[in-house]
Amino acid sequence: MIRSTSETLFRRAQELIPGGVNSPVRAFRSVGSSPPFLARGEGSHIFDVDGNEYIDYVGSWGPLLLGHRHPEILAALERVLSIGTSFGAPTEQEVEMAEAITGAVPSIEMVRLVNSGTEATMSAIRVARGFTGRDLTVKFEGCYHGHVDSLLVKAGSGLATLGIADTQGVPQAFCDTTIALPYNSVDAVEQAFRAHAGRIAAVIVEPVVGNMGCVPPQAGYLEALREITARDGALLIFDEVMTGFRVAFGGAQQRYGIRPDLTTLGKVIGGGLPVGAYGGRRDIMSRVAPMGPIYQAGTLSGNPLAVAAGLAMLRHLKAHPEVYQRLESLGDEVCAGHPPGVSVNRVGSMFTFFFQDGPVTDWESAKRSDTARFGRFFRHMLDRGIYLAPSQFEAAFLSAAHTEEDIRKTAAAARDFAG
Ligand code: HOZ
Repeated sequence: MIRSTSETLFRRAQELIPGGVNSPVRAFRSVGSSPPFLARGEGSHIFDVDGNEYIDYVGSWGPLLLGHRHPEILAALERVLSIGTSFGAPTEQEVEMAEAITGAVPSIEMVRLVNSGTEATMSAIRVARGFTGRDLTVKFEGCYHGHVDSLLVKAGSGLATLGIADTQGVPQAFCDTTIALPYNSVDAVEQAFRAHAGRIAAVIVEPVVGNMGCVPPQAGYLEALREITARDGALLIFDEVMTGFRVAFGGAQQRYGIRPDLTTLGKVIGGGLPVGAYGGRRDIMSRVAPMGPIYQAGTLSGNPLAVAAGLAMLRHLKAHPEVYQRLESLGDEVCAGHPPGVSVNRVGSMFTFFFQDGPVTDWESAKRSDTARFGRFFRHMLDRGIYLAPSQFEAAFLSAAHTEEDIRKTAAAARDFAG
């Protein structure tokens, strides 16, 4: 596959943009390649500037549940273009979005829109601290909650990919407020709460991890987090930036039947445009300014374009619940075609082929994967027109736009891999 235009662009980009990319995971460093520069997308396919076509399993890192350029989302965007793209003032659509979110996710009684998942988790932590009057937070090794200072401790996603254990630039005092524990270990959480009783503001968790690859919660784990936090008076925050509206219409909390105190949502509620949200119990959210003293703000929050695109997608999903059944069966099929010698994790339309014997249940086990072999697999797939996330420690995402033919081609390419 020839990617000479991409390579030229990447050289130009590296002169002016750190690593040539506007987010580190895009740089393809850990897979020994350089990124195709994308020209356009259509349904489940993307096209690079050299005219190469790929089946897309990144989906803008999760939110494109309906694929690229879904007609209902395009129509919603066109309507907004005719009236104005930013007001920094309330609009009717924001109320409709709040109704759509609270209707789908019952634990969210009140919600505030922001511009990204990072803003959502940063704000949720602040609200948890303000509400409880406590400073400490528990997070889990290999989970990633955006690039919030205190949550970058032992984080997954790009940090795991690049081997950056803890980023520079975060004051030690901020890291000292974070307790990082192994995912899926109830004992570790019990111990932390014994050691810091009455001092932990919140436990924040990806209920299904997507940022060390896809790692599901073991039976009883989320229930235990719910029970332990409630017992101590700490809040339970579900980071559903990846799982929201994806693993079920009501997110992982619907799929596993857990009611967190706060939830964070990200790009998925923007249908591909930049947006995020945090919300939860009314008594907690009532403490957010201007109702209460916990301050959080944003000029572009509730931006009309992002809200219109997101609403169109959420309305489509609500009207077509059969999408979720289809995503499950596509997930089954694509995972059945895994290459030899891998351990497969899948929850709904999120999945990862870990290059090891497995099982993969936490960061300790995820990092035993053979990342060099994953890199060879990644390049093999890319050369056959299959676009996966360029890291062993990211999930692959299916959309409703993927076809049986896409899955057949993907499985055939994966089975062909002999590296
Ligand atoms: N949360 C996504 C990665 N797991 C975001 C992608 C990025 O960091 O650019």
